[in-house]
Amino acid sequence: MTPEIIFHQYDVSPFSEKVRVVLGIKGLSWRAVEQPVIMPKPDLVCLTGGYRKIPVLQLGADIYCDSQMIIRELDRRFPDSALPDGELPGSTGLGYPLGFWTDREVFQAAVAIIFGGLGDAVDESFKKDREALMGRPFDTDQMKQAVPIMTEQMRGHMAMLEARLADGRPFLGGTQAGLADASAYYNIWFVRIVNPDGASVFDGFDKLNAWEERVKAIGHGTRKEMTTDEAIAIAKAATSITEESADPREPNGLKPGMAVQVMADDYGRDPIAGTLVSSGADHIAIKRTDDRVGDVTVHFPRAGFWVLPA
Ligand SMILES: N[C@@H](CCC(=O)N[C@@H](CS)C(=O)NCC(=O)O)C(=O)O
Repeated sequence: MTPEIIFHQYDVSPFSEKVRVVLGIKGLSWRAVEQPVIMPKPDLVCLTGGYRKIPVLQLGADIYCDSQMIIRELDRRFPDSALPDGELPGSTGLGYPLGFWTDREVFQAAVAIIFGGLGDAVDESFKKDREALMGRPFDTDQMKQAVPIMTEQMRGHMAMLEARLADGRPFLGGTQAGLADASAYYNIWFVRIVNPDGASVFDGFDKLNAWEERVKAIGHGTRKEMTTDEAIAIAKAATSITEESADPREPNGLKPGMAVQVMADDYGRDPIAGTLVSSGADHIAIKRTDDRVGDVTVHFPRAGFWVLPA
């Protein structure tokens, strides 16, 4: 039996919005566990082993970090509503690689437009937290200066999407919404809700604006709240379903049973230590134990994450 979809998130989180749209496309029911926007996050890191970013998916005692990993797992566990990317005629098949463009390039432009635009209105404690996360100053004055250039960048990226929609297709991959749509949508959503003034950069892209309304109309599936205590109790009572599996093509001789550390290659690079359970070109799973949550398996994508000896 598939366990409940427990989604650790916060409402204003853009990467959570990407997954919420995927949950909507797939028509799934899920539980929302609200986590803090800044550290400390004791009820999250006890599950993840130190990974602090949002979102995180929990299925029993299996914990999935990063939206890339989360979406892959949702598609694996709920194949009846598999995302159409790569399967439908005319689909790009490039939903995951497109995510690297939206999550890094377009996201950085969105961040500059939002926080440069908000300037002094950005909370000091938020700035301090994001400085620790990024490992560099969160300088809203500098971002303010970057707004004109980043607005040009954003416009350039949006023009690429407008071109893709020029033939009248309702969604980026064709007739059905998929991962490409969720990925392309969330930065636009983020700018609109946090700094509506900055959203004028989207003006004039008629196809894009109409597509945005269609994606918005998909919704988020069926959401019901859950407390962090409930989520932790579920992890403690459950047993991970992840089995040991060695990848014969592992480039650096990684094998189940080895002590490793996993870290993101961009920001929020705190290493997460555990014992390797399963690995492959698209994932790495490690097991670890915590007093509050018991034995859990924590999963990360491979692209965008580094695996180091412990
Ligand atoms: N590559 C990650 C990026 C996640 C990310 O940067 N999330 C933001 C919120 S949307 C975050 O965690 N910010 C710091 C925090 O919330 O503590 C993913 O795809 O999930």
